Amino acid sequence: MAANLTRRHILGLAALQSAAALGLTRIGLTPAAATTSADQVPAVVVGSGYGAAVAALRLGEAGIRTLVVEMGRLWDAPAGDGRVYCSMTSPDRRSMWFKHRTEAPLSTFLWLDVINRDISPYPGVLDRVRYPGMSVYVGRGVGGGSLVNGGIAVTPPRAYFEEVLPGVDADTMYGSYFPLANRMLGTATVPSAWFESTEWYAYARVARSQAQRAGLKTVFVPNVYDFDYMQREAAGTATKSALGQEVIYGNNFGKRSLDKTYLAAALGTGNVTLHTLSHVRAVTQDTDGSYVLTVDRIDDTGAVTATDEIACRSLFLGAGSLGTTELLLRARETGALPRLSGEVGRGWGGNGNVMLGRANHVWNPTGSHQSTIPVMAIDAWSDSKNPVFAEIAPLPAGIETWVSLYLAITKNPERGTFTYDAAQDTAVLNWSSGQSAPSVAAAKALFDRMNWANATIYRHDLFGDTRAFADDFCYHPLGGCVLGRATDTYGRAAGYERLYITDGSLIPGSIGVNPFVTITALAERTMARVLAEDDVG
Ligand code: FAE
Repeated sequence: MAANLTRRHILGLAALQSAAALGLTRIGLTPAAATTSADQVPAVVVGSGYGAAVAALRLGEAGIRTLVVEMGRLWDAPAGDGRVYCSMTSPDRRSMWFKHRTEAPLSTFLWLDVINRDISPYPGVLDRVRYPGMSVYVGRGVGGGSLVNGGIAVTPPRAYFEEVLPGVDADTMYGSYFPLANRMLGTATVPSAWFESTEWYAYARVARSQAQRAGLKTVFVPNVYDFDYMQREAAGTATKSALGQEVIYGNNFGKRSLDKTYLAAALGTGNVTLHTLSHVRAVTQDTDGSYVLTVDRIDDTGAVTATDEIACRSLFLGAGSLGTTELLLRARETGALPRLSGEVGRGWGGNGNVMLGRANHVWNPTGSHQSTIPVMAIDAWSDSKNPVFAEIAPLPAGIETWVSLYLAITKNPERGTFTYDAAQDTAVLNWSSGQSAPSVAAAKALFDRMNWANATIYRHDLFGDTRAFADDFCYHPLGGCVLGRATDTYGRAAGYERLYITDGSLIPGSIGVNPFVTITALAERTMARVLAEDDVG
């Protein structure tokens, strides 16, 4: 863990651990605080991912009593096998959000269905939300996406940030909020001497030399994983997590997920309470201007055990691109919040995500031991024709596969739109498979070059059919309530007072790198402004 744990972090971590041990779904610094009636609070934060965690901490620090409402579980207590999370290679019910079978991104090997497993439905940590032309992976639980993601913490190139969000003062972002976000998240870079020598990153070194042969630049990418811990894993003195095939279904050790950083500190203020397994279904406004949330409490089977009405003066939405957009779209379309902007539901993109694998020669093994935590990327973003930033991803199968795997981030100008399906009471993402074509074309241009320079070929057996480029799912949902369109330039929802958006729905579909540092930094900027100017308490 980060060496700079504050007293607040320690208090908050203790509260989370004891709540988990007792199986509580109402969590606060003291049991009394957590169980106090929550039907009227000054501020509510919906969700507990990056944007939500920043909002919770800064509200708590400002002395504002705040309730965080999260639909997923608290992931802090070991199950019967002594582990909080299951691994990627032996997934069980903890892996996925109410599914009968796991739905891993890489679904076959040699076209064999050897990766996914039958599981019993449970509020597991990773969800795959399926829309007609696109599936979106998201984290569920206290910490949102931070529980399941690869921890890659990249600050976007300034020129692209300015292109994407011209209404945001880049000097302040790069001078203050990006450094603050990185510090708070505990971002670090893998020690290069260890990287060069360890078997656990042989796969990244192989991919690097092949990129170099094609004249492409590689860069180290920072991460929130604790690299001291990882080195101890390698030395055999610490329990393996990144080196034990854990990541998309959670890391038992080593990862500085939000429950260890922002959320622990938020709880440690004593002003923040957290309700888990609580799904916000609807938002409306009372005649006195307060917001009223309809919240379904669910149990481990997904059954609704109670429905609460919670009123608050100020509402902060951090339910992610899908969650926040759905709540606001539903509120606008059902007439609950009719003055919301027509821009709600627009400007969505998957950050141009495309996944692909290359087959290496037999004399170029990628290693049966692979760290699940990516630390290197091919940076071809300055290529004016086909900008690509491709994370060199692991394939931690435990056996030699000779596969180099990549998650390419491309500059796709296409945008999707959400519409409200009244019959199902859900938001549906309208994204056609043709809209992914620019992403595939850009990734293909770069990796054709790699293959040509190394006399290698694509793998066609990894994504359930014969495609080389998986363009039908993404890890980086962005947009739906775009900054400066559905909101003002600080995330205040247009049409309403004291209604704020703090998550990835603010970013218009693309940011050129893995997005959570940008989401965190923008949320810090929003909270600084709102707490200075608005009467939120
Ligand atoms: P997010 O973290 O998604 O949190 C939203 C929270 O709200 C979740 O906990 C939901 O359960 C909860 N929620 C939603 N709806 C409701 C509701 N109605 N009521 C109550 N709670 C609700 O939002 N990004 C990187 O920068 N680096 C990486 O290495 C990386 N790897 C990834 C790997 C995977 C497998 C995945 C899935 C994502 C990855 N990402 C990565 C993306 C990153 O995790 C994502 O951009 C952020 O988590 C988004 O942050 P938000 O605050 O928008």
